Amino acid sequence: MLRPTRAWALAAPSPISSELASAADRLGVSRRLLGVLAARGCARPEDLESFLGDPVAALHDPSLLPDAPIFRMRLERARERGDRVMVYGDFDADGLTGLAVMVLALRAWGLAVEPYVPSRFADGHGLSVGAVDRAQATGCAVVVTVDCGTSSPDEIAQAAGCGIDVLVTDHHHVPDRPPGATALVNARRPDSRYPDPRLTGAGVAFKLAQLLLEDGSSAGRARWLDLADLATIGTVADVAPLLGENRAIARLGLERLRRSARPGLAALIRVAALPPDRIDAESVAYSIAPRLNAAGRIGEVTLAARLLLATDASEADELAGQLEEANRTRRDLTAVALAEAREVVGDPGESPAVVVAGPWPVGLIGLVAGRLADAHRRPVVVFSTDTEPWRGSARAPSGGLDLARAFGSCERHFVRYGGHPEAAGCDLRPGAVDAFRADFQALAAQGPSVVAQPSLPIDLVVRVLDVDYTLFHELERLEPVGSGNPPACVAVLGATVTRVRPVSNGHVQMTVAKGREVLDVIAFGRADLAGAVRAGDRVDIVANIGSRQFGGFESLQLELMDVATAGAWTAAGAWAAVGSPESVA
Ligand SMILES: [Mn+2]
Repeated sequence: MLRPTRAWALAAPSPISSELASAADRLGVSRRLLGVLAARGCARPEDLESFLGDPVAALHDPSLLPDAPIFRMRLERARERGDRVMVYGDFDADGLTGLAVMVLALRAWGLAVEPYVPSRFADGHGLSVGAVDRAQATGCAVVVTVDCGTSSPDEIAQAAGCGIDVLVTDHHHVPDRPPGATALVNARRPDSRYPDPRLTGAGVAFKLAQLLLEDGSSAGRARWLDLADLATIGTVADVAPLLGENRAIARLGLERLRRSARPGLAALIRVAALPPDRIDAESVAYSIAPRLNAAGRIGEVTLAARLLLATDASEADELAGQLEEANRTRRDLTAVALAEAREVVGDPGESPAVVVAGPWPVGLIGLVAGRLADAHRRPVVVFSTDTEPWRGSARAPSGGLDLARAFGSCERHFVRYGGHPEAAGCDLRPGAVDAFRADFQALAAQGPSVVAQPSLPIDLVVRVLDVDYTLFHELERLEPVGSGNPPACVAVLGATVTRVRPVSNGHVQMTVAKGREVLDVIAFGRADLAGAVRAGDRVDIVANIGSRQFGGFESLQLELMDVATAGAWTAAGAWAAVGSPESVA
């Protein structure tokens, strides 16, 4: 008896109103796909329209962002007076692409702009004292922050003391005491009336580019829409849900990345060996964003910013080559740091959360925390003892402990901190690690921070005979898939295995009978199946449906997520969707 490794969870069918059904007909959406979309929250015709219709129409009015009018007014004054404007970004992919969006937009709007890319080592997170000094020294009357600033009240007050106005544009959690900035453009403000608070730093910058550059002309529209490629990278890199306005940005941006990437991104796409016409959110998440992040992690962050802003193809090629070198170094250093941290953690047993410290590069502790949190399915905080004060990075499984709140409750141990529910960072007060660990573990112990058997959400139940290109193309309309909008998970019930064989790297290949033909199945990292499944077995398979090219042919392939002996999964009336088990050949 082969048991599932995860708890299969079929989405409850959502009621389909007649309005929704006719919107689906208008958009050419099958009933099957409509069921999937409705279960994913497309409950009203306008949701469906925003998901599948013209992405430009799915963008919201940027003037609804909090303080957008003040932002615009202050920059209008800067343009009239000829004030220099410093744009202060962040060293991760969202902050870097957001910086590029803001710099390009403000320049296109006629401002004299000075980009400032903070260093993870010298500046840290948030607006830094060093940058305020630089702004003063270079005669900048205005500082625009991107992807940061909400948690920098002291530095903003310091700037104000020097007569510099700070316009914060950000998407991070707003603390109880917001900074006294000239403008605080952040859709997460408690008083925000903005329809979609899920924008990232680059997303907010993109909306402000729209605010400034949209003039009703098609040329004006192209000037801000063409920045969607950069905003898409920030959105995907920050693991924001690809829903609502983020989905619209990603659809606009991916199209531009495929068709006409700017010189820096075209060079990056070349060194990453990505086929340009097949770039999707996954290529951004696993190939483009890590290369930009690599620069920030090993102290070459200005390289990445110059690449994004490059206008010349040969300069872009040169910079992309250097960035590739940085990415290779980063990968080596990560492997070492991860191995050491694993050894320190050992077996965390019943401990509700893990807190470790070691001499690991500050740029890598977030990656290490993420890997450990995945492995132990509980919150993990990793401190680098490389810096004074110690820098910490935390990750937690979704649905468990809310790190932004937990860090808020641990505030007394920090010099500064900030973050999101699933990722947060801090600078620790000297000597506070034990007291912090005790408080943090106590907080983690209060909630369901150790996530039990993870669930496997299933979108659709079908028979093997239903797995065809019609279904593949229907589900393809979910693209771009990613965070918040995962690839469709399909349960294929009652499949008869015709062959099982182990292939390289611990993967297993199978075929199952489909009428007189067979259907390929690939099980990544499931070497165990080579012994557990035999030809002739009847199984239920949960999989993504892929299409692969091989030897000039294109064929469907089930990418296995989980498998169990047929009939073991009887929950949720699974068979009701396809008829009784007897009717399935
Ligand atoms: Mn961000």
